[in-house]
Amino acid sequence: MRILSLAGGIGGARFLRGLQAAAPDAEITVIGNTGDDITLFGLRVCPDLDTVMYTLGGGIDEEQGWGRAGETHAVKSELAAYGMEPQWFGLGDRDIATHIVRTQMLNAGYPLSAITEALCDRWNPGVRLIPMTDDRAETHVVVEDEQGRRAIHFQEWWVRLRASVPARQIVLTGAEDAKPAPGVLEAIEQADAVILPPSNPVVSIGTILQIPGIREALEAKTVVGVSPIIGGAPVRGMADACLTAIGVETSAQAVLELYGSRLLDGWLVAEQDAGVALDGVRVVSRPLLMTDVEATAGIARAALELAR
Ligand code: GDP
Ligand code: FO1
Ligand code: CA
Ligand code: CA
Repeated sequence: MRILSLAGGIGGARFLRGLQAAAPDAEITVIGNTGDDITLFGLRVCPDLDTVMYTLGGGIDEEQGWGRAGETHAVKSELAAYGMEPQWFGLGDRDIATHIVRTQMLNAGYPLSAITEALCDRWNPGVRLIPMTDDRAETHVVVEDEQGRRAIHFQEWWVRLRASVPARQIVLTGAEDAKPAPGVLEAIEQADAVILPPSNPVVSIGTILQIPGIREALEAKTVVGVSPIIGGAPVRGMADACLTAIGVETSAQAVLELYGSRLLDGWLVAEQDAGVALDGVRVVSRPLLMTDVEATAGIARAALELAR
């Protein structure tokens, strides 16, 4: 069986681990979000691709959910000693090696998709991980405070400001001109089922859906989504601030309507959200907390069942 999944960072990666346990014989292709990507100190950082790669490859800091296990921060403190900015984003020493390899290959002319494949040769995540696009398309957030109205990089809003300043707009710069990375549309076409993990509906899944051609290709398939919103709140992170920015309520119902029945065939919600409904979409409620791999595999099995 061929399963296609989209993924952001932590929510996507944890779900994929459960999906692998639920369907050990399946061929899983993952389209990763690259809207979070940022260049710092000359290094290209791809947080969501790395989170998926490290989580499935056994290198993740499990507690934090991103970055490497057993990480140290000597480079970060040395940079700070030189007064180098930004200091609000923490690059760990082990993680930096990944960014050096990636940046060196980018400078040599390789596309991000080929580089991601090369990095995965080390980590063996057990899925085919493809960035949504090889083109530059970054999420920027329009904020307004004492300093006036301006656009800042998503990471500055998310990490430095902790989404505490309301986002007036969330924009994927370069989206119109971006093309799906090689293999993305083919993988969608060849998939027997498409599963949307409980990733952020705005800055993870929503971003991937903005790359021209991807949403249209998905609409022709059987697509089942897992709600990241339980009982009116995100399980983790600040998805509510992202939803508010695009005028969508933070609820399993509103996210279902945001994705819509052209995209979704099935929607998994938590037990407390039973009653959520939309014409043309089969909705099933069950426990949706990814407390461990076994519980997550149960969620994945339910999603695959809905896709049949
Ligand atoms: P990020 O890129 O690291 O922010 O991660 P994703 O976009 O892949 O996933 C973030 C989303 O995962 C958040 O909106 C959370 O609500 C959701 N999430 C995290 N843990 C769980 C869980 O156990 N169950 C469900 N249903 N959603 C979760
Ligand atoms: N998140 C933080 O809250 N603070 C950090 O200093 C930070 C550094 C970082 C470095 C590499 C990486 O892959 C991820 C990192 N993250 C950090 C997580 C990341 O900024 C966000 O959680 C995601 O981009 C949102 O999905
Ligand atoms: Ca992300
Ligand atoms: Ca469909």
